[in-house]
Amino acid sequence: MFPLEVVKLVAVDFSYKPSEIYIKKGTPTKVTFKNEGNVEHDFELVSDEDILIQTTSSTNHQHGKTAAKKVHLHAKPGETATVVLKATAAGTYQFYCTIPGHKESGMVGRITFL
Ligand SMILES: [Cu+2]
Repeated sequence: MFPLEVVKLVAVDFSYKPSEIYIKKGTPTKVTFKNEGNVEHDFELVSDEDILIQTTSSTNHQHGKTAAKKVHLHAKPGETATVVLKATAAGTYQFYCTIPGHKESGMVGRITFL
């Protein structure tokens, strides 16, 4: 096994830390999404290019690889969700929390595959 690149993302009420993420394209990268807030939060990224999703969170028993244009992680307060993804191309995309009102409250960030 190759050591994985790891990116840690934390959600609080109501923002992401950090709000700017950089991931090398073509490199499998594990994203851990920890909710340190008091309410549920999620992470949604919609890309123009396929992102290979290699594993999903422990709360979700899908395994294998899926080519998708969307990555979604969800965590209850105190929980951590993880995903291993690999971007096929460079690009900068917005990510946000889909829970009503959260995006408007500041739960927005930017991810760059480079
Ligand atoms: Cu949220």
